[in-house]
Amino acid sequence: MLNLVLFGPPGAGKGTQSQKLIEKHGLIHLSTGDLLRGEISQGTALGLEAKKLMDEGMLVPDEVVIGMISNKLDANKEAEGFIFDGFPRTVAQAEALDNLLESKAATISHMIALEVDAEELERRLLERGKESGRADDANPEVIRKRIKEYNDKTAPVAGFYKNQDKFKSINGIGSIDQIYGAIDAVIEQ
Ligand code: B4P
Repeated sequence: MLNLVLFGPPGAGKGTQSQKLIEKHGLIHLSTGDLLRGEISQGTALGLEAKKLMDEGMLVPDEVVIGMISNKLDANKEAEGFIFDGFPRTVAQAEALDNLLESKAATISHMIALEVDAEELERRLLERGKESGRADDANPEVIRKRIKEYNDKTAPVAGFYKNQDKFKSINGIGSIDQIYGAIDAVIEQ
């Protein structure tokens, strides 16, 4: 199985690159952001709770996202592999993912980290916010809060995978195809 974690701050290009990777490698794309937005659009209790936090730029509680990922792994038992996009975002989520995969005799192959500076992240997210209708992309203050949440709670997850010798850093600035080429080179190694 090929199991990739795509890692990086909000707006680094995780979702964008995931789309290209699933086309080539036939992996199942699991984006916790997309799953949460699905819950919001269906108006579920989980979605209502998540919306409040997401609109403020905060992370959703670990147990909520871990439960969603666990359900998706169970529903895709025959998959050749997964791209985890925007998950894990805390060390507790990373530990839970290792345990979930271990129970299926699987493991993470690589964590691929997209490196982009804060100024470029803010520019990209505000640009997307003009059309996406996403409340968390429209407001510079919320974007800065998301980047702070990333630095405080998510950045330490890189250390978790460095300790397992699975961490690969990629420059996330450049054309989408250039960045995809660099990611693909890591996978082909
Ligand atoms: P996500 O949906 O994961 O949102 P994101 O970080 O903004 O997405 P991404 O990084 O994939 O955006 P992309 O670069 O593709 O999370 C949203 C919220 O959900 C979080 O704030 C949190 O509240 C909650 N959440 C999700 N997962 C969670 C978890 N595990 N635990 C707790 N809470 C969780 O795109 C950005 C823009 O850049 C696009 O417009 C794109 O076109 C553009 N772009 C991409 N690559 C580019 C390039 N090379 N050059 C120029 N522009 C580029």
